[in-house]
Amino acid sequence: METSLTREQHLELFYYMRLNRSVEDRLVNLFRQNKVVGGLYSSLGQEATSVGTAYALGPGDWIAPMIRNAGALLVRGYKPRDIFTQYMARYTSPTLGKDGTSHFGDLKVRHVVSPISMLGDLIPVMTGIAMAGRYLGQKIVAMTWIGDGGTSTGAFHEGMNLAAQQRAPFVCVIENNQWAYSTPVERQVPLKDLADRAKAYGIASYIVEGNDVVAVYETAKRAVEQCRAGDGPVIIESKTMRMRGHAQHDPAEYVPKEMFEYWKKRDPLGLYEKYLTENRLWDEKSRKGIEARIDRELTEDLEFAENSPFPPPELAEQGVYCEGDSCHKIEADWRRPKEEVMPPKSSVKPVWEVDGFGSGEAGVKRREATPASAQGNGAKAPAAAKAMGKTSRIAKPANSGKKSGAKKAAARKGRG
Ligand SMILES: Cc1ncc(C[n+]2csc(CCOP(=O)(O)OP(=O)(O)O)c2C)c(N)n1
Ligand SMILES: [Mg+2]
Repeated sequence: METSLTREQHLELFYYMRLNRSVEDRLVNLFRQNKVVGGLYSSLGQEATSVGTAYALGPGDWIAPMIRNAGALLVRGYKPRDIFTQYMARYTSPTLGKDGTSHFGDLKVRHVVSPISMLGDLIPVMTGIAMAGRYLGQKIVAMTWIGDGGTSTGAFHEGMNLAAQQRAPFVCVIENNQWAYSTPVERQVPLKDLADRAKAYGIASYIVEGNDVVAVYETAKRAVEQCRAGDGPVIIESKTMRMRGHAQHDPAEYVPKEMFEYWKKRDPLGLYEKYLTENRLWDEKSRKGIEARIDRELTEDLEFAENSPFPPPELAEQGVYCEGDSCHKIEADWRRPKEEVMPPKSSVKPVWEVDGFGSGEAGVKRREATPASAQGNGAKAPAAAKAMGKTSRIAKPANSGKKSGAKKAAARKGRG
């Protein structure tokens, strides 16, 4: 695939993917030693999706990772020690030992919204962040990830509809890893491609080979650029595979062996190592240098985590109920004078133009969803989005050309 990545960036992508996998390998060891206090979810086989998508964002952008996005956290600047201490519930962790999995974030510096366990709920939250950024005059993009199973939740659809209607600069990455717990995709969604969910909202979508980190990065970069240009939200479906069970308790015996074998040949790290070698982007020395660096960092960070104390018992009652004046004082961090972005000065004209009064006939241009294809369909998105902006807010029903005689008569009488 054509790429704009420099040699340094190529190697950095390898560093993050390798780090992602090695951090999780060590977490599995810790789990077996009974040192992980909560559940442990693996992103084995999905590293290229987390790393490649997060790598396409700028420092001012926002992410909300899910349980299989440790790679995105690392790209965003979290260190392995943050992840180790978090899973081991130590006082030095981002949540001071209050959470035993991945529920942590950083709204100030890294722009990471903590995962929400209720699947789908991050879609409206990140849509809100994208909209807030626009109100504040920032050119930010918000991104989150959701599994194939998660795309069937109500929150996903409500959130995507809001994002589409508001043309929010929001990238939704669907990680189609073929399974939701023990349910295969074809038993829960009547679609071959989950990118087709985008058609329901008239927004752009891409399908990408999710184990090819360069393809994932380039696709995400394009989606981010479209968002930044004001063309509205984008869905990226990353076709990949969950190479472990849902969590450590699940041996995934329901997955056909041949399926694991098929995807093992497409291991994202193996594929990328081959790519780096074939394109002469590294040699044995640079490879060993990266691996030695990772080993060193992980050993140091693991030692730090193991030597960290558990939280003091009194912490359990802190931050639960309101204490003093500081509680519930959550306020927007206004970067422009508040009056400028609030009505009546805000840019939204409080006048609505409505054509056709719901009949779907008068002055209404049909609003086309951009079709997905194996190459990705986002290329047409800017033009499609522009066209959408010029048409009425009321979309013509998909079957409007095939009205029954009775319906036609009703429409003529103005009752359609
Ligand atoms: C609204 C909601 N329903 C059910 C669950 C329980 N649950 C947690 S993970 C999961 C499966 C998710 O599958 P998928 O979205 O494909 O993500 P994956 O685990 O494959 O990454 C379910 C059903 C939940 N967390 N939230
Ligand atoms: Mg899944």
